[in-house]
Parts: sequence; structure tokens; C-alpha cells
Amino acid sequence: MDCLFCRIAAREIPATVVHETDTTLAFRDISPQAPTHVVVIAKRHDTDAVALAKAAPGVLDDLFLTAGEVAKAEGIDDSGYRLLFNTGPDAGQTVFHAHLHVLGGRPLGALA
Ligand code: IU
Repeated sequence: MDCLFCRIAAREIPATVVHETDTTLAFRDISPQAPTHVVVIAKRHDTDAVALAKAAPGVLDDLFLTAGEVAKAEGIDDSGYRLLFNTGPDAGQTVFHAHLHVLGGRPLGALA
């Protein structure tokens, strides 16, 4: 298995897990860009969010539901937070396994 996030999902590589469901795993990003920066991955492997939407749309829903649970647990559901999928190299996607960034805990400003 050469996919980093598959290996995290299999607990072969350590991560600071903050939430887990049957289909998703949420852990703290190792290079946080905001006070809260959690990555929500699907346990199944698809290269990006659109591929996941085509193959298993219910699991894409699960990513959002997990993100909402994370935001609530982090105390940022009232102040607001950003949900972000980087899709492809020009967007800065570096791990080609569908994942949703949850960013918050400070004003995030406009997107570039
Ligand atoms: P991206 O959307 O593919 O750029 O997001 C990948 C994220 O995974 C990025 O923010 C990394 O800091 C993060 N990450 C991680 O949390 N743990 C790791 O072991 C590795 C990357 I490698």
C-alpha cells in the first residue's frame, strides 16, 4: 500500500485522530494552517473528492458530516470554519486520496 492516507486509515502510520466513523477518519494536520486544521479522510481509496463522489457519494456525505462533528468538538461551529478540497496539482493537492480540510479558529480571509 503506497498511499499515505490509506496507511493512516489502517493505523500503520501515526496520526492524532480526533474523530472516527465507519467510513471516515479525522486527524490533525501535521502542518496546521490555522488554530484548528483537521483533515477528514475517507477510509476507502479514491484519488480526489470528485472520484469519491462518482464512486461512493454516500461516503462524500459522510466526510461533511464528520467535518461538522469536528467543528462542533473544536468549538468553531458558531464562529465559522472553512471546508476545502484541493483537487489536482494546481490546487496544491499533495496526497491523492480524497480528503476534506477543516480550517478555523481565526478569521481566514478571502480565498486567493
Ligand atoms: P493536500 O490538500 O493534498 O495538500 O493536503 C494534504 C495534507 O496532509 C497537508 O495539509 C499535509 O500537511 C497533511 N499531512 C498530514 O497531515 N500528515 C502527513 O503525514 C502528511 C501530510 I505526508
